[in-house]
Amino acid sequence: MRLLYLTDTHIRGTTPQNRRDNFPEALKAKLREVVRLANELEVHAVLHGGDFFDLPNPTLQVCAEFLEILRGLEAPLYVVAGNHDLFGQNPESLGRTMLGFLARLGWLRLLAPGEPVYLEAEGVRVQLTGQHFHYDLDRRDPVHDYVVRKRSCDVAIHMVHGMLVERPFFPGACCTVVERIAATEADYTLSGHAHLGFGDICLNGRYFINPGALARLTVLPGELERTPQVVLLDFGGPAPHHRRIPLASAAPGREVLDRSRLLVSAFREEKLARFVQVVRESGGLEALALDQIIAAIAERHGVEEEVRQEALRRLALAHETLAAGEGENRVRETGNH
Ligand SMILES: [Mn+2]
Repeated sequence: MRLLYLTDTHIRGTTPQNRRDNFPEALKAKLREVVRLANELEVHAVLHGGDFFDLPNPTLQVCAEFLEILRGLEAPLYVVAGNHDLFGQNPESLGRTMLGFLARLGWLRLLAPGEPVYLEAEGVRVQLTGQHFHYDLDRRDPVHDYVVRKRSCDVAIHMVHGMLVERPFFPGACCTVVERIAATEADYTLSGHAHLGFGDICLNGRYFINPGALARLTVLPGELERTPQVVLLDFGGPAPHHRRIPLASAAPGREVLDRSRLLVSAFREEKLARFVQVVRESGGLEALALDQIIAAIAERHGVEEEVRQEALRRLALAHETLAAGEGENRVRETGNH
């Protein structure tokens, strides 16, 4: 029983300003390699940690080009939705997004909170659960989103598109520190969202893994050195084990990222740079401007939960309406993760 994990592919048809190469072509090469690896390793499922697409409504052209590659996968694809897959970062919009559409067609399988999927092969039973991105993730008690129970299985895996970190970027940062979810019974907690990833963390024999994004969109110092990679989980031996596989098709960060964009921020105070990094990684400037304003107003004026939810719902609808009007050839630089 083997599984392959990857995250944050940010499929899009345009090249971000920070890239010096042709981003869609580079991403296609990486996805071809992922498909080849998955098939050669004969994995039983491929797991995707979210931000499958860079926008909730990619064009049909972009979709077709990338899905043509991914349909080469011989194993089923399980996905949790990332903030970029959703309108207004609202999971209630999932049914109207391209990711939701593909799930309806049975093209991929979306993992829903509280609905475990069981995979069985070679005498090993795996419990698979997932938590898509939502606005309160990493803000409310992380137990709701990260802690799962292991039931009648050999190995439990939980995927979350959340800002799981080893230690906070700074006090009060919107993130979830691994230690706070040590009560989980998942043998493997797989996260994405934080594009730089982190080294494997093992607590009480349980692993917390974020291999980093497959796509490199921003020029953070760590991004210049990082090699996009996938994780192979292998439950065939006497004990579960895993290894990271760096993608051979990924060019060095220094070749594909525009370093002049790093220099701009290098002159600023470290604190500001870190703040910008956190803002970007926690959902982007759009979120800061809109979602967080709603949250701030709701908190300050004691607005009822129902009203806050309605405001967030309308925000998602507005985002969807705006996105629909952007047309086929938009070039959008969201700058977030
Ligand atoms: Mn992302």
